Amino acid sequence: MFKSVLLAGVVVGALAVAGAAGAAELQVKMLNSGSQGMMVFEPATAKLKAGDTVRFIPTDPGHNVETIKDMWPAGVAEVKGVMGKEVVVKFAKTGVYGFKCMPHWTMGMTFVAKVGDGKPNAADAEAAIAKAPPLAKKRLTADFATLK
Ligand SMILES: [Cu+2]
Repeated sequence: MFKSVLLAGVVVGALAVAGAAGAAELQVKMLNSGSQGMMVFEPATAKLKAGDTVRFIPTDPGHNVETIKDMWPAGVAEVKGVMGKEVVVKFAKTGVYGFKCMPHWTMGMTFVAKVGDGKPNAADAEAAIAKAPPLAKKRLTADFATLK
């Protein structure tokens, strides 16, 4: 019994240290309808620091969040969320990260994060945007431009 109380104390201490380092969590909603139209992540973009996290929150069971192919820094594990489930992503590495909702990819349901200066894969991300379905390409192009 005493041992488990001691472990709980250690966990609380570790969280406090993470908070002191300035890491932040952004909450992103997955919506059927938002200020930018139908089937959107809101907000649709984020400028982050390495160590920050994003919590993707579905407001309807018909959404998921996953990596956009080729819009992802090399060596970082890809994300593939389950339909209707919350996903928390920690961004440890500088770069550009593209996300889509698979069922609504062709409707342009996308999210893009720039971590640090984004440079390691910014050119690759632009090439991936150019190959996206028309509505996704339109939103990603506009959203990515706001992060430059
Ligand atoms: Cu969706």
